[in-house]
Amino acid sequence: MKDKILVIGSSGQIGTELVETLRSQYGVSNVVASDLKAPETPGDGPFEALDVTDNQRLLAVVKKHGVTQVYLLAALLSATAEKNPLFAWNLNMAGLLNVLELGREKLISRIYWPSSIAVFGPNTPSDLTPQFTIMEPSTVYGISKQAGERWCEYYFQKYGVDVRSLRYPGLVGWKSAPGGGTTDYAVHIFHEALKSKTYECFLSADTALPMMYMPDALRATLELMQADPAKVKIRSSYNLAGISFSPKEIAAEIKKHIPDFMMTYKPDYRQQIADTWPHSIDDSHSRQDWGWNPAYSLDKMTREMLTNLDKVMKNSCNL
Ligand code: NAD
Ligand code: AKB
Repeated sequence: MKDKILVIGSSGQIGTELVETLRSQYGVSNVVASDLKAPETPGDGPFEALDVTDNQRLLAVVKKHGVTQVYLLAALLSATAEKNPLFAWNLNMAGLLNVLELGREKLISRIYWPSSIAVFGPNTPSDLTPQFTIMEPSTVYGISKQAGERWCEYYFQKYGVDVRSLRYPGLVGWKSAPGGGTTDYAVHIFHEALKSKTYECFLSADTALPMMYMPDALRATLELMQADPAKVKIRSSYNLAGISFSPKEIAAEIKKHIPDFMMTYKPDYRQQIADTWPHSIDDSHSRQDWGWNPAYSLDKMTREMLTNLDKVMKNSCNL
């Protein structure tokens, strides 16, 4: 049977790029985008307005398109979730359970759901954080991701649901805007460096966090989803690593290309969140089980971000 894919939360930072990548591999009409809000640039493929917490509407969309796989991206991220904890908990949990139920009822055959480095907390070893370790997240976002991981493993073990997951680090890309996370500074910094050559960072200079360039994250997602089921040994969520850097280090990298770039620091409530997260991640299980290998260094990502964003900004000025 041909795969028919539903991406939920398709208008967000990851969804915008994931839909494009999936459509290039599976065909435009085989990838249904869905979100509360329509995409900023409507593509050619199908789009459904969908609230993932509405299980009847979700079921109707799945049946209408004969969906076989779901990528569930709809969630509230760390910084936004702290402002409305109960709303975040409800969205992050109800959305996942609605999709896992579709798997249990054998209406779909494979699910992708991202977890995050936010599952770790202040008592976790912060350098090269192992796959299996103390977690104890202290944000509502992290608590929802840890509970989500437990639910994924439970549905796999109890009902045989083929659910796969990655603990993404902070993602950096130039095609779409980030949606309310603690790592968002690492995207904003590029826009401001090109626009005004200055950036006021909401994290302190030495706050090192695990990060990843979007093309690596998309490739990891598809490689995990396309892996032989026998190779996917972890059904909670896999540690995934790309690069780790602090605001000071990324600013220094940008300065190599824009020598008069100036960074200032004004840490806010997001500093407290970042302080509980790891500095770097040990992803050896991903490497061993399904062959993960990142391609982007800080240097390579910085060059690509500046080149591509510069083109986008010049094009929008010429319109
Ligand atoms: P985002 O905030 O940019 O996008 C989320 C999308 O979900 C938005 O377009 C929003 O409109 C949509 N949405 C919200 N509520 C919805 C609902 N009830 N029904 C349907 N759609 C709804 O988030 P993102 O950065 O693209 O993240 C996607 C997933 O990846 C999330 O689970 C997030 O926790 C995870 N993740 C992201 C990062 C990152 O750095 N971007 C890192 C780790 C994990
Ligand atoms: C956030 O900062 O909330 C996300 C994440 C690491 O989960 N980017």
